[in-house]
Amino acid sequence: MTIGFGVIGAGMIGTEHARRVNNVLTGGEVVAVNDVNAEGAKRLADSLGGNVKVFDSGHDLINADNVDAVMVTSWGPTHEEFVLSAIKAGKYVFCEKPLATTAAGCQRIVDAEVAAGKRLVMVGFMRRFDSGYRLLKQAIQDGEVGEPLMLHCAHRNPEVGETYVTPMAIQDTLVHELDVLRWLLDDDYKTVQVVFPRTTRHSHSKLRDPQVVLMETVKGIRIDVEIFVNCKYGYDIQCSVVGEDGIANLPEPQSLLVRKDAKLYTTVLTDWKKRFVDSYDVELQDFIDGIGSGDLPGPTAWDGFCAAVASDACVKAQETGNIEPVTMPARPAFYD
Ligand code: NAI
Ligand code: ISE
Repeated sequence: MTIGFGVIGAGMIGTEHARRVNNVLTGGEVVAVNDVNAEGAKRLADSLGGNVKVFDSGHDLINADNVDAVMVTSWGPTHEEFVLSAIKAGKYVFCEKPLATTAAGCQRIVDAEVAAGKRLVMVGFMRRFDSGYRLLKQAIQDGEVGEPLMLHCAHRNPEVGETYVTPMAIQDTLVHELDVLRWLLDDDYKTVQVVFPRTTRHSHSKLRDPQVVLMETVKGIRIDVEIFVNCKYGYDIQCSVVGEDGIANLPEPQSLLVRKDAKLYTTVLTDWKKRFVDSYDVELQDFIDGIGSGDLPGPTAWDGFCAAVASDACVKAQETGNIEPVTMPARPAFYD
């Protein structure tokens, strides 16, 4: 059976994912598109060719008979509304990060899914599907570097626009680390703190950039994450796990090593789409296959909630300058 996808949000990642479903993956086909920008929706529908219907309302798209699964790729603050609507309609929903912009919003989604009695929601934390992070997780599980003690991480983007403001370094950017590091370590966060170095001249008045997020986990592991979204030189994701017996690093993306003109050099990617292209493919293929088998993979709505709880604490820490506790409720048995 081919899964009919309805895409809400025909922007950058919605377009990428829609093309991926139609041209790269198997078992799915985009049948409907919606965007508040009607022109954008039409552009995407036309580019997909065939019988893609453009809907004026995301909710009507969700309720369309030929939409089996909903893809939410609109702006973060709109996610909660569409995910809740999909759950109400009993439809599977792949929601790009963040699941909702606050923990309270994610809690409402968790409550709705538990009440529905069936896993319907998957969150687009694609790093869990990245081969490099998977190698790192396997190394930790195998005890390759002994018990992890510290993590040094960096999340660098070449530049961001004027609409990207200080809390977004957490809600939009760090949220990837908040998910992938708790998955990597099989641990939860206990406290968080945010410190601000001198701000780069490449930033603007509403964005403090870079930021350093310091976290402690329940097991006592210390993590530092540098968020630097106007680093200029490239899109660079780093993760170094310092263990009792050694250090394991996230592999660099494959890149040619050149010797030329008395120089030895390689290149750094600049585009997040290229850095994680394989992970997007794997996560969405797993989503499609999970619908087919009735066994949806993670990241679950609960994972989306946990990331949001930590994210809220980090935003508070940005404001107070204090070490803030992360208070995580017990996981519902539904997600065991
Ligand atoms: P974008 O701005 O390029 O596209 C978002 C689209 O959603 C726009 O076309 C906008 O008109 C539409 N939209 C906004 N509100 C809507 C509503 N109420 N109903 C229907 N359409 C609506 O943004 P982008 O970069 O594609 O990001 C979209 C989402 O994907 C965000 O949540 C972002 O955090 C996430 N994202 C995830 C990435 C990842 O690596 N997993 C990478 C980039 C984005
Ligand atoms: C963007 O929305 C993403 O999800 C990218 O993966 C991240 O690197 C970037 O900072 C976000 O703005």
